Amino acid sequence: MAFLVWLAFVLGAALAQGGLAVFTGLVNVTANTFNTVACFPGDTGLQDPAADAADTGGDGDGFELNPLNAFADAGGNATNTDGAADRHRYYNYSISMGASCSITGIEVRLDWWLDSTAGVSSMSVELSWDGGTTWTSAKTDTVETTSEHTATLGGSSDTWGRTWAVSEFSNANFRARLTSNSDDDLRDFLLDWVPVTVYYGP
Ligand SMILES: [Ca+2]
Ligand SMILES: [Ca+2]
Ligand SMILES: [Ca+2]
Repeated sequence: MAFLVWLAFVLGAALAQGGLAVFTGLVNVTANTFNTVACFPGDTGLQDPAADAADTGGDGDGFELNPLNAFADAGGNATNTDGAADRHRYYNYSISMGASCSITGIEVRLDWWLDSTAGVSSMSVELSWDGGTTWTSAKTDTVETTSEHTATLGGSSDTWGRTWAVSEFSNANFRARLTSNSDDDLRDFLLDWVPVTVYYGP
């Protein structure tokens, strides 16, 4: 009988709300316990690097001029002069998400340009999940401009050819490595910003 009264009340409330059931409270429940932490779909937003290092390749000094300028949008740029084949790492992105999340995509943004479009030039990015020991295949932006343009490599459903663990985005593990490509040794590569966005879900 009590159940029927309750049912009539709920149905009446639902009708009164134009079909929306209204949650009014729990009866005979003393405790609610959630045993797992859900991962709601989302993304990290654009994360800035906070550390960098020149890598081997080319003349071995990467973005030798003002490399820290690539930590932020605007506010000056990093420069790799006569820079064909130079490589440079950016890291300490402080990427954070729930421990139970699955990685659905990784996006690297490059705000960059050239001193000249003479020759054939491009910029590539590889990612590391183990502090720079192992790298993904490279993705390359082949757009040549002499003023800043924004390239987006990867995306919300592109995991760069592998399955990632959340722990692989720690500052100790995750790295982005940029390579300046050109068949002209005189090309200068200018980089304003290299943020990373990680997309995740349950
Ligand atoms: Ca910019
Ligand atoms: Ca250089
Ligand atoms: Ca900048």
